[in-house]
Amino acid sequence: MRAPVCAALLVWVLSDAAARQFSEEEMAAVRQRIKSMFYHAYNSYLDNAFPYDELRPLTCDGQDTWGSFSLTLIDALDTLLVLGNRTEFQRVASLLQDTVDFDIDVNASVFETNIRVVGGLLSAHLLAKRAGMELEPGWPCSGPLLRMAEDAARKLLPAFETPTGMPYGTVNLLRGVSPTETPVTCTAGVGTFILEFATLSRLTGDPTFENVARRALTALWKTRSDIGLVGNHIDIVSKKWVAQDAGIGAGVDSYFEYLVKGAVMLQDEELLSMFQAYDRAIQNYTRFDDWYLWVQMHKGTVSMPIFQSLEAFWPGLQSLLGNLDSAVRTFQNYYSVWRQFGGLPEFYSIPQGYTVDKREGYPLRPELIESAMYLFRATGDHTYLQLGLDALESIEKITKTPCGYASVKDLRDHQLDNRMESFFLAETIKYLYLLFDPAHFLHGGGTEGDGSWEEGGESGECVLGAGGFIFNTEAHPLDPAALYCCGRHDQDRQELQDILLTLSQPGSQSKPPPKQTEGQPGSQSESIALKPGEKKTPPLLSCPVQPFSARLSILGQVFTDNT
Ligand code: DMJ
Repeated sequence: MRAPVCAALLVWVLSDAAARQFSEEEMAAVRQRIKSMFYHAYNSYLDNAFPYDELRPLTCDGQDTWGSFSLTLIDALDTLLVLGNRTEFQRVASLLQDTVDFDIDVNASVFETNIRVVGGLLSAHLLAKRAGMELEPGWPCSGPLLRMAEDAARKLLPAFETPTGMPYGTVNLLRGVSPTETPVTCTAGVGTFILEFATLSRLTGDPTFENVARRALTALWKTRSDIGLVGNHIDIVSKKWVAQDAGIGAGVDSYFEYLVKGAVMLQDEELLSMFQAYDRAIQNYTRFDDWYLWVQMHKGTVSMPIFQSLEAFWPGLQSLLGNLDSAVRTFQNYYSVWRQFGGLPEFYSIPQGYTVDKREGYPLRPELIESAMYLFRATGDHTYLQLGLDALESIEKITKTPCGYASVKDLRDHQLDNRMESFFLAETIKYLYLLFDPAHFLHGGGTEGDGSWEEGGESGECVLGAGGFIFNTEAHPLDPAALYCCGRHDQDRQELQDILLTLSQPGSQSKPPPKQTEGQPGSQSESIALKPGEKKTPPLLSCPVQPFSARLSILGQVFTDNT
């Protein structure tokens, strides 16, 4: 009885203590501080590290880490626009087109290249109009940044050519998968493609990307244990689970995130029901006092009673689904760890209430701030702004160097590491800024004429940005409306072509059946080629017209808009 009472008291003390109200002026001042933080790191990267992937903030130079494609610049590009810097966005978008080449003999992580490079280029492409870029006709269904994203993603496709459809973890961008490549991939490395790959397919009209992502998801789903859990690493050829720890953190995290966000973005009920089935097992076997532990995937017995900093995305995901009570309680647990150390250690032992040996670092990760952004959006509770301010202050105090911001090697003595991962500019700063800017267009919810939506498509037929944005796991915003519009456009063009073709064939009187492209949204949409007497079936899930946040967190369910 004692533990729950203490936990309840702690939650009360934390939320009460932190509930001071921030005025609009204070929030604007914090936004300025966040901008300064961004430019300190960004300018230092440009001055000292570009064209390398990352800045080394202690030695003030650069290094290639995840590839050799100026990763920090690609990852930071859309943050420039989030902070309102259109001219620098334009300059960098052109610079990247001129300098980045994916035809390189480099072994790259399929997962990281997808979320950071493909995701970063896709979101930059979708934001190009707001950034004042010159657009080619047909945008958002074509454009140079989209072609770059497609080029990068094509380099990843050989990894998916496996007997199961689950991808290898690493691919050589020039030569494909090495014959000696290990078949062991982490779960997130199999199931974190649907957002970027479906976006690519639906914008370009080439279904290959979405198809491989879906095939991998289906194969992974079939490997879950009898109690409904997945482990941490799987042999993608034999389908055997090599690491059998089940949890929501490292190695698994974004798989669950993509089931939920994929369901929202693609209005796909199957993805949602997969997540819901996992969630039942997760709640049943891994959740204790609103912490999530690691358990053996077949037996459900606890294997590691630890909290990992990567798990801190979970309250944000829960709030997207409308599970606010649970999200708030779990967030408070995680926030108490942040307050204990001034950052989240990679691993935290729940029974001991302390860091875990060799996992005491904080590499400037975004996850707790990301959850704070979603929870503030859903509740308006200023506790989340307080977390944001705490985070800003501890990052400034502990990690700032003359040359940028450095990962913390050990939160107990604030030793630093010579690394600033690209997600610091892509995610940590972006989510922090968005937390303090609730009226930002990326939160959705705008009304006509306030600049939060815009027209696109060849004759302005697409209404973009009106339904809220979905952030990929690297915080790159994707616009579901663009997918719908380009998919629609593609299907219309195909149907028109079929009709014209039939009409041009002598003797042909009957209309051809509407062509349905596998994996394209057109397969759910109404067709212009109805048979006589056939009734128009409204699309089950229509183009979003209101912010997902409001719809999801208030109504607590995804599929409300099928009238
Ligand atoms: C990022 O690259 C992504 O958020 C990924 O999903 C997890 N790891 C880092 C940030 O911590």
